[in-house]
Amino acid sequence: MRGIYLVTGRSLCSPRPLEAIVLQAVDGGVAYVQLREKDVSTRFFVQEAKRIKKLLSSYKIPLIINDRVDVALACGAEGVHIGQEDMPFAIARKLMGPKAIIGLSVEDWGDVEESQKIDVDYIGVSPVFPTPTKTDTKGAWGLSGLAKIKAFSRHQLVAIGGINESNAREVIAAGADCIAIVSAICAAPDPAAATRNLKSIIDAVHNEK
Ligand code: TZP
Ligand code: MG
Repeated sequence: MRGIYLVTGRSLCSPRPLEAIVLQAVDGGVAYVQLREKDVSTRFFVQEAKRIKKLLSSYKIPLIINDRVDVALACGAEGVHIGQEDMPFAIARKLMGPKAIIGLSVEDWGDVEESQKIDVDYIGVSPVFPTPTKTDTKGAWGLSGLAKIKAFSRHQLVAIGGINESNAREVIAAGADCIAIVSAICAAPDPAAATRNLKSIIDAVHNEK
């Protein structure tokens, strides 16, 4: 995994349609899109997922569905992102198949250790910094926590939480392979420019390495 990973936040896109923000992120060079919905019906989630899947397919950008393996299967998404309370990884893998991208959030050190026993495609280091976008989290890892996970883990790291243009460079330097963003893209006045700027920051750090 490498690049900018957009995680959608419907309320932060509003009043602009979520689909428009996704398209702008595509224009800015996003590498992955995760559709994250917490407050919609299953019917609506599936409808939206199918629409976003169609849109992203033409750009060959993988769609990852948050939490819901059933929705991922229903729309033909490339992957699913599961949390510690979601579908167990082994069942998710069985349902999604060997080629699916499966990501798992790690919120404490026990989660990091457990994740080494399973073949997830990445772990989501959650949250790196405190963020108003998601408040039901355990403590933030900070850059030192992220670096400690990098030194220990065999998995690729997707960093999430409070990441923006002011700190993206340090997050990559601390060991993230990829950065996941909600508000710094969804709430940006110009989501395409925001994505482009974030991408150029992280590309520059990777190229220095
Ligand atoms: N998981 C951990 S933090 C977070 C999620 C979904 C929200 C990140 O949002 P933002 O706006 O990029 O800080
Ligand atoms: Mg979840």
